[in-house]
Amino acid sequence: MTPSIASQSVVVTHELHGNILLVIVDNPPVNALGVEVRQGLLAAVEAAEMNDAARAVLIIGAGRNFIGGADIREFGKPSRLPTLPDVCNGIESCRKPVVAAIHGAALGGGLEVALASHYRIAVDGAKLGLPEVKLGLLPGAGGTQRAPRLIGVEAALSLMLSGRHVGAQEALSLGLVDRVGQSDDILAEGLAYAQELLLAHAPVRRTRDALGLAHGESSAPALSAARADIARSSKGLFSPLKIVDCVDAAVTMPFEEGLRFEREQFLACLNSPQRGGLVHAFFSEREVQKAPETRTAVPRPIHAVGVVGGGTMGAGIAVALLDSGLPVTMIERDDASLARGRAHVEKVYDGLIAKGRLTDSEKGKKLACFTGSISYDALAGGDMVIEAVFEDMAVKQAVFAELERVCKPSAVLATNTSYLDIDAIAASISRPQDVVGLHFFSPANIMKLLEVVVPARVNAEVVATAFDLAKKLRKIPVRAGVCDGFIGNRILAVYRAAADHLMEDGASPYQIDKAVHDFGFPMGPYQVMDLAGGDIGWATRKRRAVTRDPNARYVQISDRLCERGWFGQKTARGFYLYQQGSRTGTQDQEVKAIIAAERERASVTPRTFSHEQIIRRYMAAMINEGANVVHERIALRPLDIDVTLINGFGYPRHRGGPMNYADTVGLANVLADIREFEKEDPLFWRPSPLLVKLVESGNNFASLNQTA
Ligand code: T1G
Repeated sequence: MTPSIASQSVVVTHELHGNILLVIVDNPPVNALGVEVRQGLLAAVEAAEMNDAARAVLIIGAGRNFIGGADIREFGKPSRLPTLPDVCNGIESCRKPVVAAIHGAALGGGLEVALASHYRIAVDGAKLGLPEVKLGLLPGAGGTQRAPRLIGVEAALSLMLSGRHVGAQEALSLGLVDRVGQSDDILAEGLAYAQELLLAHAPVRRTRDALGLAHGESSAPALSAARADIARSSKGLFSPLKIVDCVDAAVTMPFEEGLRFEREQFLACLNSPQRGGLVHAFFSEREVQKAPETRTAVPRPIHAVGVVGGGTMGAGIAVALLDSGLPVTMIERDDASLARGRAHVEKVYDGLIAKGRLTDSEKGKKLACFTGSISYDALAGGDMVIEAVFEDMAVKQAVFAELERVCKPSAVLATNTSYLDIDAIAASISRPQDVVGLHFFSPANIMKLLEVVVPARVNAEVVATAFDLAKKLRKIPVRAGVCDGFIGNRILAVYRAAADHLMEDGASPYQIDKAVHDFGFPMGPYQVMDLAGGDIGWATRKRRAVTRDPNARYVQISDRLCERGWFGQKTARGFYLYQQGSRTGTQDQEVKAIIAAERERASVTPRTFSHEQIIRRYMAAMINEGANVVHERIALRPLDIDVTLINGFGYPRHRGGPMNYADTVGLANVLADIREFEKEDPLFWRPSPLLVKLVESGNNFASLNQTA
């Protein structure tokens, strides 16, 4: 008989339903395959083998998911038996048919459990995938050996190298599942399918015996194409090539040998620093969603949003809102500007249509939720209004005066300013408690980062509403205090200045860009400047000139270029020359001459810098200012800095962000560098008090990353 409930684990239960042993994985929040789940699954298979009344096994997940994967929190800790490969082999070896019934997520190890089962059914809404590559890993429980046998080499490589999720229908067409259920009742669908298999005397069907590899396809072209693509675009990631090697092994080795090979490669990935950085990024992006206000206050309902300003940012914000299903009212000052604003919105959708990623009817449905007006009265019903007008305090305060006049008392009034003092904007109206900063990053409909800037007098529920909006927009919110540049732009200004110092001291902008690109950024600082437009930074430098410390070093090279109108790609030259609208620049001898002249003017004797020296200065500046931002409580924790730099400034994700990277380098080493640089420029390289304190106490940034 089935062992008593007492012998069952609380996270995996099993009981007979007729002649089917129903196994339920119930390990909130996502049924991750922690050691108790692994033990419970093996115990359930054993129970099925021992119980003659059980003629088949059905595995389902409780809650919203099948199984969300291995327990990522276990990585880096001593592994406990049984391993997940053992569990999968145990399921596959069961002498009775095992059916996996999938709803919600079947990801990573979760899908590997399903692949080791003999039959698979999914219902609409299911998300199947092998996203281990996004954690610096590879499917380490037989996925690299079973998936190619089931769906073929090419489809398996695509699934594992992209880490993407596939829905039930696509899974069916790929061959990942055998059936798509008609209802969303996963238990009923699973039981019915298992019963159908029994009536049909369906045999135990081990995936390791599947003939996907023999689809008549030669796997060599797919494998070499994958390797070539990785060499082109993997940005130095470690695990993608290991995935290809494992699939190669699936083709060339017997199954058991392939499993052993996969295990070796998995452990190599597990021990790679990239896994540490990517897992840190994964958990940090969930941690930042839990700002203190989201626990103490209830967000106000958001059913309709106004956007003031139809420029690049306003239109991008409007698209982000429309894409989340929220109706948008755009306000502009006159009909011509409003028409331009609408055209900016339509242009985004027309671009997606041109790429085949949106249909005309889908565009029509989105635009049906878009209205425009030149009268603020149209905002009377809005639950939130976001202004994205010209970055001038007087202009913004005039907008807020109108919002105060027309908006309903519960409306949240948000500013998208990227550097103006939000406390001053809030103080300009009679209800500052309803004013919050929502700093989007351009293009606002694509960039995931959203800095939620919290003024001194704002209500907690307004902050909670801002975080709720971020969730609706599928953005990653980071709570920021009020200062010039908040979190990201403030730190950017410092590491950009460090690059300028390096350039004036002897490194060429091209060498700096290469060093930063090789470190893992998509582009170096001068390529970014040319892309964004040098005039934007020039305006910021001129704005800050009045408050700049006269004793602070100021490199004028960028100003010399801007004075010539060399603003970058939009003027076909900046730090680089851009031929015929090319987006790839070439080095400019005239820029080098300007730099040499500036070095002479500044009485600087140029010296050489290695890539390693460039990166140590660039990173030390970024880390030190990040420490100041945490020290001044502009950011809640170091992980908030990491999430900001990864999702808004191109910081290489596999390094986990600058603060995580600093921990891997060792804070004492970072501080030693800063102390060395301080001898050259004590004002710029003043060590952050937080960094000094952590080094003195033998702690690291991670020690400050507890839930805020
Ligand atoms: N392990 C541990 N915790 C996890 C987890 C996991 N696999 N997945 C999610 N969580 C936590 C998460 O941190 C959050 O915690 C809560 O669950 C809700 O997550 C051997 C080695 C499943 C689609 O990569 O994609 O299997 O903040 O907010 O939006 O080959 O979570 O509440 O404390 O994301 O409903 C492979 C990762 C692992 C899937 C659900 N699996 N997870 O999304 O919830 S490696 C993955 C997700 C592996 C094997 C290899 C999503 C989700 P807290 P959430 P959601």
